[in-house]
Amino acid sequence: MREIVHIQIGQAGNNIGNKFWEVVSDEHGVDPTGHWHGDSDLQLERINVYYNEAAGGRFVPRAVLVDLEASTMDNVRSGPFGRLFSPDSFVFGQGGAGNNWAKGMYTEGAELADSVLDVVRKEAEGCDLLQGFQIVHSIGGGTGGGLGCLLLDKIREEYPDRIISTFTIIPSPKVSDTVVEPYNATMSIAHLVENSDETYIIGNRPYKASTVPELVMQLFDAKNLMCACDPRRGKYLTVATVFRGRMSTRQVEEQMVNVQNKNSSYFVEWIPNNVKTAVCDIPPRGLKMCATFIGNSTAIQDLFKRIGEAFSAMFRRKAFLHWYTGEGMEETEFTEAESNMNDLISEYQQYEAASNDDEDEINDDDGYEDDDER
Ligand SMILES: Nc1nc2c(ncn2[C@@H]2O[C@H](COP(=O)(O)OP(=O)(O)OP(=O)(O)O)[C@@H](O)[C@H]2O)c(=O)[nH]1
Ligand SMILES: [Mg+2]
Repeated sequence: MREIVHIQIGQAGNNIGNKFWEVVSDEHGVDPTGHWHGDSDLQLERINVYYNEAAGGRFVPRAVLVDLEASTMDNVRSGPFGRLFSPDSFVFGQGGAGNNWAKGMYTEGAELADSVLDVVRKEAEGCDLLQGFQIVHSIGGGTGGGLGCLLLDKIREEYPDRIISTFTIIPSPKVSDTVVEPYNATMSIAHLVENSDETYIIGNRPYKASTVPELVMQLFDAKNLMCACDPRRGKYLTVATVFRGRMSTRQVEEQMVNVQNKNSSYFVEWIPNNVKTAVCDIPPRGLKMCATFIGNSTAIQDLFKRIGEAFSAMFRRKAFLHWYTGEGMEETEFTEAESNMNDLISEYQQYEAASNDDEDEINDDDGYEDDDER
């Protein structure tokens, strides 16, 4: 089996992680006590990717739940699926990082990190063929951001050849909890760029529709994306879509080709076949069909620019810096994080521009402007 070890950390990480386990358990027919009451053997076929099988046939999430404060853990335990987790899966402190990334990375978090890694290691050792790790966290706070990145770094060091994905909540321009979120996020992004294989900033989102063309339309609609950036301001490097429900695979493929042909200027030319489509014939509960869209768009640089500018505006004045240096952080780490963010932005700019430079090399002989026969 290709097992995944799941780690949820901080308040946002635990809230979103819990929702994940509710949905995944429901899909696999696992009830809140870990017993299987499914209706299809298919549900058991790959259940080991996310669950360990314990004595008595109970399925237990291969999860590690982490926070520097205890209250989130209490919320999980008292929630509907609280009893699903093994008591050993909870690792928490009694203080908190109080929105301070340095506390998560260097002081409070660093003290808890070894206990977290013990549980992670135990889970990894119990796997038959470990696929990798997934980390769910926000990067606006101190715990998900600071300790989340510390764990990312340490897991990368210990498992250099396993895949690490992160599901990363980025501070939103509209709802910002605290002024220092741009500091915490910028510092975190430097570590994500270095050590994560796949970072999903755009969350998945189910779409309701009754026909395949409707679904495809909704997928590419900017207002349905889960992060504040407009894909029309950039180009897609790669896209993956997953359709679920009973539908014609041929129709899905035709519709996807159709959208790409009509919008070819929004896809970089230099990565051919950069849209992957998968169809799974079982829809999520309660829906007839749905689709999930994951895109790597150069438009994401707008989001990085926004956070980077907020960072620089504060850092120029050395605002709130003493909160961080007080935990032992050096000012040079701020300078480096700032320059890493600028590099990330330029990298996306280069990818976007590369297609323009290469334009004369493209032989445009496939009637791209023609309307599909459909
Ligand atoms: N989507 C979502 N975002 C959340 C949730 N809870 C907090 N956030 C966001 O996450 C950021 C703050 O991070 P938290 O997760 O609260 O912080 P933490 O990781 O617990 O770290 P500290 O509390 O600072 O130790 C802010 O941008 C919040 O808006 C949640 O349940 N869902
Ligand atoms: Mg918190």
